[in-house]
Amino acid sequence: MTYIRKLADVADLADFVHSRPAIPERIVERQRYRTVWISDVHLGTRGCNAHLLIDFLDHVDSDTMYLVGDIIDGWRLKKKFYWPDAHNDIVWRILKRAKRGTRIVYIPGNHDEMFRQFSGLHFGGVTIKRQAVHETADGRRLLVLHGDEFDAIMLSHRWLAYLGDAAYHFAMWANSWVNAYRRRMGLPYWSLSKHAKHRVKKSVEFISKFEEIVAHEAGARGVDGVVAGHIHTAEIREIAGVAYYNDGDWVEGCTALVEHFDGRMELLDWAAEVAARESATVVALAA
Ligand SMILES: [Mn+2]
Repeated sequence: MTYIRKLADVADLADFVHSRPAIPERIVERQRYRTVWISDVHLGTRGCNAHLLIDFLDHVDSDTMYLVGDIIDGWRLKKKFYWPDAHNDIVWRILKRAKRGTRIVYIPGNHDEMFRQFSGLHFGGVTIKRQAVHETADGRRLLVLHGDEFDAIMLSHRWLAYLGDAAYHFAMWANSWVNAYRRRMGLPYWSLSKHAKHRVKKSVEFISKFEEIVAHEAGARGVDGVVAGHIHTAEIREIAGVAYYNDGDWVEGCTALVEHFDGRMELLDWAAEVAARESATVVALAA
């Protein structure tokens, strides 16, 4: 796969940061954090909100940045090559900040597992690791991993979610027949909301099960907390005495997890940040 060669070749990477991005960097004062975590960017797919991520990278900086997996979607790229300039610009910006002094730790996920073979190596200022332990400013130890390590345990629950989905589609199909019959019999319409709710409940169960399993594993490993990605659901919550953090994704949510210089953790919703900035601009122009 040529794109991997292109990205992984050290000499090419050194040249790459000297080239210019298609979308020029915005010269604005960047909000600085001690640490930034992003994951599930899915570069190489149409689902990736590349322009929002470019905006994020141009407005935020940090001492350390963790890329918590599924940054590049190798599965999808293998099927269909899709690599617009904006996706190249994200790789350029990440490598550029490594060159400017940000410590970058890349923890490949299941969609970019081809980079796992490079664990322990450094490419263009980026350290590739299977997992990491991050120490916060207030002295807490956080395990950082993508989260697909728990897919095998989650499998039974995934089947539950799938069955919930199948049951929903069956209910939709059955509903039209049932209601045709009920109309003929002069009976009122039979609501499907119960079944729809059931389906939502299953996905909520799936997410909370993942969070519990990940937190439990972190607790067993003696750390204070865990940062994961993988399920595209940003979260900060405490589970059985373990701090559970999920940095979300850049396909559905467009979120990042950040650590302030005092160790305080926060989720940034970048679509909301951009909307707030734009409405502030409109107000300023109107004034
Ligand atoms: Mn994943």
